[in-house]
Amino acid sequence: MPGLFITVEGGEGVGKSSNIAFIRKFLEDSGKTVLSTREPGGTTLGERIRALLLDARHDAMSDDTELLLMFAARAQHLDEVIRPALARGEWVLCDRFTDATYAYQGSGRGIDTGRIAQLEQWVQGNLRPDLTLLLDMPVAEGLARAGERGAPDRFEREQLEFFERVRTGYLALAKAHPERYRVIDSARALEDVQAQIAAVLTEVLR
Ligand code: Z5A
Repeated sequence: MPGLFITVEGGEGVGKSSNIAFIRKFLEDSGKTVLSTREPGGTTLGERIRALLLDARHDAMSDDTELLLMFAARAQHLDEVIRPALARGEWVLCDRFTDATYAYQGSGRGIDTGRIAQLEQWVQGNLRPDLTLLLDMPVAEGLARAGERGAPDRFEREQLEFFERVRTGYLALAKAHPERYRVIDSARALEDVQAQIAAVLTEVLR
């Protein structure tokens, strides 16, 4: 039986990394074999593409280059990691996936959604996440959380308006795909966020 494909999405500092370990343990405690991965990245080649994408020195990178690098890393990730794991019956837990491309490159950068959809179809065929957890909170609060870390990468150097467009884009995706999206209020305390996530996972496991 094929596994389930779960993605975790959201803007800056909403707590994706903090909650991935919780989700993994919750599923493993329920008897699932879980493969946890991330985008951009997840393979040796993909992690090298990630380094190019995040490097703040590449401030001249064009929007199309950024978009194509995201899908180049994704193609490798799908072939090498995601599809084989799903075929083995494992549950794949991915920190960001193509919805991040719609939110960041589409809503954030202003790239036409139709062009992103063409690449999605080319690289993924019919594969889409079965469940997407959108960790949502006011942009300024997420940026304040993220700001407590080191030097900003190429995305973290963007202005507040960019991240507002990303958040609006994500909420529109959640509205357009209610069958797979669950929106989590991540402005709350970590235990409360995890209780919301646990409720969704319990529903999925049932
Ligand atoms: N990107 C893209 O443009 N297009 C694409 O297709 C894809 C990605 C796939 C790298 O992603 C960049 O790639 C990303 C979008 C772009 N750039 N941005 N922005 P990433 O996911 O690796 O990077 P990120 O978004 O910067 O993740 P992050 O900053 O690591 O955020 P997070 O994982 O959601 O947050 P966190 O590290 O778990 O938490 C942040 C801090 O808040 C930390 O100190 C926690 O201890 C704290 N925290 C977490 N939860 C709480 C609660 N509930 N209360 C209080 N404090 C909390």
